[in-house]
Amino acid sequence: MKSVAKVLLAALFFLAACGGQQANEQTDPQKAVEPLAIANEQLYKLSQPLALAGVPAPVLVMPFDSGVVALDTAEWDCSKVVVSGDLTDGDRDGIPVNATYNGRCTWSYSDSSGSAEGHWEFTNLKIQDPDDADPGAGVKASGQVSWGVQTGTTSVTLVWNLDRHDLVKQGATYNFDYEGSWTATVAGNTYNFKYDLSGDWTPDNASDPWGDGVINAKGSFSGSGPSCASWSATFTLSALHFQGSKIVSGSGSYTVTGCDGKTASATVTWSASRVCVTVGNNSACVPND
Ligand SMILES: [Ca+2]
Ligand SMILES: [Ca+2]
Repeated sequence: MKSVAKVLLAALFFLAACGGQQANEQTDPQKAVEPLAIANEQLYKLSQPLALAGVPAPVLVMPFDSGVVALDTAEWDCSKVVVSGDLTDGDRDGIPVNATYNGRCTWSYSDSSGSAEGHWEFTNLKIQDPDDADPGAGVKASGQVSWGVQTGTTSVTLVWNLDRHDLVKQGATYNFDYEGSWTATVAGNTYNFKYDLSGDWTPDNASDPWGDGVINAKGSFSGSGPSCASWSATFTLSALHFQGSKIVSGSGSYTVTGCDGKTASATVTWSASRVCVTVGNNSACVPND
């Protein structure tokens, strides 16, 4: 789980954006990436308390910062990125009212060690501002992002369907709902991964919405691969109080079904001083450092 969070963190980057654009125009790919980066920043805000509870928060992996191959963006050919919809950004939070991105970027690279080529594609990737009068109202994202890398010896493709990536403020609480799936093909082997998690976050202090707070969440992950017909995991997080970068109260329950079909369940309870894990009739506690 930690490595997933690190990969996601590596994929995150921040760009400032302001102003509006005319609808339905070909756009500079860097401009298209700005609201996506801001959407990522907002979607990522809950990742720390989720990661502490063993749950990765799927965010959008961005072009130009994929970590797959470090390339200057000038090397990308993105002549066909089109943005359409209502690009108004009244609250100047970088999230347009309702923008849709379609486009394909390609790149190629070669040096003495060999050559590679790849692509990024946005298919109906939609970014929406749930309240364009409130810069703290959150973001809604959906659509498909795919990318691929091909070298002389192997190829990797990844298709990410974002059914729903919503983080929306309602009163003093932020509701979130992340649903989607990945299909990765690596050297001819196909891996599937599906996620569905939702919940709410209520900050302790409304003036510091991403500081300390209480999170409730539930969801599931499932997948399959060449050597695993299926695996799945479900979880419920109840009233986790995230304070000073750790969880100080609340509980979580987890059930995992492995590739062998065997199921295991555990519950975890947090207090300010310790974390206890219960499996069946057995409990073990460690200090909550
Ligand atoms: Ca906005
Ligand atoms: Ca807004």
